[in-house]
Amino acid sequence: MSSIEILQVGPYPSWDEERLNATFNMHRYFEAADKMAFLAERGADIRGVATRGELGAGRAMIEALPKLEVISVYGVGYDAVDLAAVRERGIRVTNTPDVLTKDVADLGVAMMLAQARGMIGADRWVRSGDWAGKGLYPLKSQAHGKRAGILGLGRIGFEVAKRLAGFDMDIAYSSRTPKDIAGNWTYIADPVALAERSDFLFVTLSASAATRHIVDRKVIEALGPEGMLINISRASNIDEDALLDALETKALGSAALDVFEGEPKLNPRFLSLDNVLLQPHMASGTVETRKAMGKLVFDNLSAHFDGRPLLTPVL
Ligand code: 8YV
Repeated sequence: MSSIEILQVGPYPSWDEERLNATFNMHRYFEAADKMAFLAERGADIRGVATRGELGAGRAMIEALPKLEVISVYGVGYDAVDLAAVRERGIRVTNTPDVLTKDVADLGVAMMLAQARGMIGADRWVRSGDWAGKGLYPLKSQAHGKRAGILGLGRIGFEVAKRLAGFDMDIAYSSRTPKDIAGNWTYIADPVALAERSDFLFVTLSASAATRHIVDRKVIEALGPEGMLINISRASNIDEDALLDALETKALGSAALDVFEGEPKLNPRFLSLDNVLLQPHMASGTVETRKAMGKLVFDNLSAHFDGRPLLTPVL
């Protein structure tokens, strides 16, 4: 298949790049200084796009690729792919569900614990000599046994809830409809009501135009000065200005975030806050999971160009 031209939107680990390069003719879009000139020069022959969850493929890119047949996303979220543009042309889209679910849930719960128990500050307390100089680290609040809200009980939300059940938490969730689940998790449709009864609110919704800023000022204020917001989904699910205002005024107790508007460049207001834990969009970032994701990206492209059914189609 070395005659098949694929546009590579962002870098992958070396093992994935080697496999893709051995099979397809890859075009490294992310290395081009002038992106539109790169597309104008090479776009005519491109039949596939290999991209990442947060990079997707926008309308301008899709329109510059007249022979495009398939977009393979390294990530479960495909909100950054312009779905209207792909539907107009019947372009297929694949993602990497399931393989990353448990890692993302693990990181969300780890972020909650790290933030609740002040682990980052505690590490600094030891390294700076404050432990020896000032004495005991300030006391923090308990995590186990508290009330957790899961906004979006899909695959990832479900795994988060399962883990929190192990911490004896009182669990409630929002989703479009109540889920048929074992366990005594409470269904609360309204995000404000969910936030009101939560100490920890996890945002685990897949992002779309319909969920944009679903966590708005009202939800954030309902979570309140003792509450913590944990986001392991997409930044667009939260009104980031309202979040920053609430963190600055302490109308919201704290936040733990893996995703940001405009990442990797985030709003500098985040950097001066001491009540937010910042992670570099790494919830799926383990060697094992990223290998499985990279294999799915490759296998979906291969299946498409071999004329076999796609493994994990979105469209
Ligand atoms: C990223 C993600 O794709 O699964 C998703 O939707 O956002 C992530 O897994 C990952 O950071 C690789 O770019």
